Amino acid sequence: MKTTTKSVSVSILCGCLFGLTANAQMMIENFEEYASDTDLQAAWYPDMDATLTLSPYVAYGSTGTNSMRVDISVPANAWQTTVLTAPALPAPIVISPTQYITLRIAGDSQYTNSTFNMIYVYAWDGNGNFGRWGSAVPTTTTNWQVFNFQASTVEKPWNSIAVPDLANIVQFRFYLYGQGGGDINGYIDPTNAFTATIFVDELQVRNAPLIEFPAPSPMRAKIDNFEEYADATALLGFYHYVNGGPTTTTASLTTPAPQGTNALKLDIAFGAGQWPWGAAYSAYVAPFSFPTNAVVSLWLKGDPTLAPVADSGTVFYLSFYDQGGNAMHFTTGATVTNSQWTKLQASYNQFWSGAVVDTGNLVQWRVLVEGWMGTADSTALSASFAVDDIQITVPPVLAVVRNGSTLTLQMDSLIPGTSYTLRQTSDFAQWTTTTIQATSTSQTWPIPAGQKGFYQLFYTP
Ligand SMILES: [Ca+2]
Ligand SMILES: [Ca+2]
Repeated sequence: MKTTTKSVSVSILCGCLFGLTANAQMMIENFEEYASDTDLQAAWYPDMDATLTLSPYVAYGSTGTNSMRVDISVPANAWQTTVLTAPALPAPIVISPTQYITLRIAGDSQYTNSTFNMIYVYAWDGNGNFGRWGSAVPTTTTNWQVFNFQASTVEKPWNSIAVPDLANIVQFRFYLYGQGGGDINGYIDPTNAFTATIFVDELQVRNAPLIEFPAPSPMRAKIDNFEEYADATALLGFYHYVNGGPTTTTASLTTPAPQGTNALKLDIAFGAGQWPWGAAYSAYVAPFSFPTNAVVSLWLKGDPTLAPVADSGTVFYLSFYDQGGNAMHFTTGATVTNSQWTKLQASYNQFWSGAVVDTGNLVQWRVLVEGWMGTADSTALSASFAVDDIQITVPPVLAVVRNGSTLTLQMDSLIPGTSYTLRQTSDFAQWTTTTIQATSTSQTWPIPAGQKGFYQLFYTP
């Protein structure tokens, strides 16, 4: 932070350097004002075991070109903590309890070695009191994430006399906890030592949390058709179980199947009592998007064994998860007790969620069957279900557009890599067929001079 420029930005945001008003949104540090690593290192310093440099790695939604890279070494010492000290603010700032302390961070899977993984934003007031907000360094992805801490949730560390006066904040620091207290002798297994590289950017005060997602990933047309697993062992190399209550789930392959040779079979021994459920979760896959005009389809075979106890809690779930673990669900009860294969279709809008889901970057799915709501006296019951050919489809969109004296067929919502069939007729008796290989989501096709009639574009998933 070069104080000259920063002073100007604070004064513009706040009107003056003294008597700052609450509720001003402000950028505390975005690392844009440092010309070199040397400039950065003159302003920010680590107390130990870390090197700070400028990085061009920035979040998709950020406005700048620099972040701060932190190369940190975390030995297996009790309460190993590195403190990164920011320059003092050019003037005290006022933070309303309803505002948010927001930080961009890109984590590192190496933090899974940590015995106490936390990054805290510490804030000091003009009287020397300090407090903090914190969260674990992300470990499931090195993509940028956003932390939003409501200012009122500031906590008082053991060594601060009082929580800081949010109306008089003068300086920030980052505390990077890498190890906890260890065993009774303060011993931490040496294998917990690690080195990591994380990035931070855009420490700011906001009136509302910053919620944004990375650019959407390509669509994943085939979620799973269960043809690629040689046997149940291979299947369980990719799927794992999660059960609600005393329920036990067993997954295997079954044949015949409505698509190909194999389907997923779930044998679920529902436990006694209320709300028993069993589920199979996929492994994490490359991020994929669920476009808003897409439809998910799958085949489901239920089990009439559940019919006598079926109630509003007898439900099948198909869920998708984003990188933050936020889920969107399609739920249906109707076919859970039907022994026939049934094709289910659900549009984007038929999925529901209790969270804000990054539908452009989903990384996991889950099939789940809940047996019943029941009562405390409900007895255990086993049933078998089968699922096949989970896929996401998008209907292509066709339009005729004029380019000067010629006509062009504009094709949108295509799935790159998919082969489409374009059919044309003028009398619905005779059709001419052209194959269109989609290489992007939008393509054009020149309509031959003089050709009139109707066009149809489709693909077979
Ligand atoms: Ca920046
Ligand atoms: Ca199949």
